[in-house]
Amino acid sequence: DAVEAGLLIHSVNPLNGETSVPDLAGGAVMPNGRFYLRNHFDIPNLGGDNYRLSIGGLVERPLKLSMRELHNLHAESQVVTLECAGNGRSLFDPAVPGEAWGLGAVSTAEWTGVRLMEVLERAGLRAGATELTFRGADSGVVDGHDAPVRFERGLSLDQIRETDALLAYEMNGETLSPPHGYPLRLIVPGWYAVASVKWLTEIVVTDQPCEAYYQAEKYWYHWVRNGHDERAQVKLMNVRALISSPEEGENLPRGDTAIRGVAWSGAGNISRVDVSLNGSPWREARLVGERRRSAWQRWELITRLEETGPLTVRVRATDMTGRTQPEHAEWNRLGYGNNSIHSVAARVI
Ligand SMILES: Nc1nc2c(c(=O)[nH]1)N[C@H]1C(S)=C(S)[C@@H](COP(=O)(O)O)O[C@H]1N2
Ligand SMILES: [Mo]
Repeated sequence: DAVEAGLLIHSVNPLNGETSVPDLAGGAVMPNGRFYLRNHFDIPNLGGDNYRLSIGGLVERPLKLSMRELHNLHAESQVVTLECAGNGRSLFDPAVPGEAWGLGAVSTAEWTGVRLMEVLERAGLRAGATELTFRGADSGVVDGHDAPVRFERGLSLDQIRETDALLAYEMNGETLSPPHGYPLRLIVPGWYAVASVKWLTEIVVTDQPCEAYYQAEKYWYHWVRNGHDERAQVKLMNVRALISSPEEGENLPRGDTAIRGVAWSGAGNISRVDVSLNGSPWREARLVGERRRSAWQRWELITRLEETGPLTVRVRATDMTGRTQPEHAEWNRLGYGNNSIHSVAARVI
């Protein structure tokens, strides 16, 4: 199904595939079949009927919620962009280990579900509660561990309040599909998508930061600066723009043409997008469509191509906090957060 929908498949077990870059700017949201897929393990088979979300730990009333009970709570919808922290990894030089993503491990959907805070309020937080662990139903064997590990991630309560996280059961108006987390997943707006735990079965409220494998051992930037290692956790998505049109190698007729793409940032809305053609000074593109806090922004620049020959298109986004893109993102050992300026080579004929 994923191949038919036009996903570029990296592996079948686990199922990993990315959206093609020209497909990125189709609309405000990505059709579900073309939404990139990133799985660390086999897709768990959770029946909707006997599924329960358990909420325990430092709470007044431990809960076990069925999907029916979750559906009976107030529903919210949010358009949110998810980007894999490894998106663009294959472009790091020297090469780094890990899934060799091109630029299409990013997509946007309208997610519908229940606000995480609402469910936590129902459970009632006990004094001292500061951290949450989110457990997925999937597990498997990883390097350096004898026993299989679960897919688990943590967030502090402060981080949850800042992000307005959602427990989502629908994607673009359809029931979540098994590869995207059926029947329930976490959506953490603004964060790299590793935080958005799929097949969520358990939330544990604690006073201890999560030390799970995918929290403590992966998803850290390891920079080498002046011969020293520096580390920081992978959290909010870096500001980034991608060009969907023209596509790499495309022939464009002379005359008016539209340069198009998408831009997003985990830190705030996109404030401007600039385009440069064959090294010309940056020209501001028009931002198209609604501005949403945690969803990508489409952009467009109509320009006149007078001369035939090679055409290099570059694009650079800036967000409301003033963050912008570097020429080359800083290399790091596991290849996360690559937001180097995107450049496309086309030709005017
Ligand atoms: N339970 C679980 N949740 C998960 C993952 C996973 O392997 N297992 N992968 C994470 C990563 S790294 C990404 S990029 C996103 C991908 O979400 P998608 O497949 O719906 O695009 O899910 C995140 N949530
Ligand atoms: Mo990811």
